[in-house]
Amino acid sequence: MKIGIVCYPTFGGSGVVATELGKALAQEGHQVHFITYSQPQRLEFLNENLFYHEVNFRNYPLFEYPPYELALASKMVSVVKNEQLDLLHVHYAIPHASAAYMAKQILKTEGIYIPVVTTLHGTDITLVGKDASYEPVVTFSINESEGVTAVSEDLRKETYEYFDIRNEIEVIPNFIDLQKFKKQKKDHFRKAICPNNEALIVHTSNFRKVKRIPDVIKVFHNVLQVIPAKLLMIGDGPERDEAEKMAKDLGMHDAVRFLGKLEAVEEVLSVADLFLMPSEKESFGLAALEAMACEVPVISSNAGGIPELNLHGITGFLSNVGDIEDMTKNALTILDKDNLPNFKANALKRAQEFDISKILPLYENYYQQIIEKHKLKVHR
Ligand code: GMT
Repeated sequence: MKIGIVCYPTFGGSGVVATELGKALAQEGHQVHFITYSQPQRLEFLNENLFYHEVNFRNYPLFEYPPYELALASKMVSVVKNEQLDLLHVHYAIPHASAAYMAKQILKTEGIYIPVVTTLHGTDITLVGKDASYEPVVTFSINESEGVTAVSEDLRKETYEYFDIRNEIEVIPNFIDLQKFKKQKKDHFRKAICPNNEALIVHTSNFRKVKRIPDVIKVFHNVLQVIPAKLLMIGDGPERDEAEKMAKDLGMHDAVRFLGKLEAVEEVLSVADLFLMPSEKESFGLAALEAMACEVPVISSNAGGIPELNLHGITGFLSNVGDIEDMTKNALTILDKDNLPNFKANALKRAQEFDISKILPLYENYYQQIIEKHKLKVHR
């Protein structure tokens, strides 16, 4: 198949899923064309089936807000035509699904019919999409997509609840490449961070409000009152400064390190004992899956789709959003040396269920199904 992939090329989860999916499809022999405004972060490898088309949008003094969506739609039109794509797969509804709709209509006037698959990732539905300023466009473009997927049952349910959706939504969960995300021997790094063999706790995110960064700091602070521990904070975003200040004010300057954005997150996860994800909302929790693949159990909230990944009492624990005491108690249970090996083994076992080799065929079959259905509709 020849597939066009549209996504946010930044560090966010939807961009990571889209990029890893494109790479895996290319390795399976499909031709994959990325259409984005800059090179996706993880698109670093060479494959004869991978192509990258940059969306250029010129600013003009008249535009206070450059019309990116129009430039994206125009680019989609030219790539579909020039490369004779079979399908467009857009990740994150806003503005990708509506730009794809526009591209589809333009192509139709030239006798080209292209099916569009939209993947809903989370905040495009649970936060941004619900906003009255976007809702009608989100509803319309989901209904006009030939295929719609969501990354968890919970996100599927929430989409039906909040939007007037007439389309079927297929659930295809996030996935992980276990060749890349696996426990590596990084003893020297562990020794440098935890010279006295303290417990090592990790959090990774884009430090947005929805991640409840202060809860990470509070849980860690409580744990630190009971056992020696270190916290590594990976990623960057609007909540980082406040979190650094909070750690300092709580007298934990030496115990908490902010590492910023990292390429090789798996190397840090390889030496971690526990992962914290206290999010307010989380459609799936890809960062937790990455941790689990590196044998790291998870303390999380029970928000959104997280319970579909993190199994309570098995791969970690779930608590109500904001329940710091419960999260602390559970963290200490996992970090108990008699319990930790079991939780670690269970985390890996669970992550193996989401290996890319299991999820990729779901996408391939879905594409095939959508292409066939679309052909029948066009020829009717
Ligand atoms: O908030 C993020 O983590 C980024 C965001 C995105 O769209 O880039 O992630 C969402 O998509 C990921 C991949 O499908 C999911 O694993 C995350 O749970 C989801 N984030 C939220 O729902 C907050």
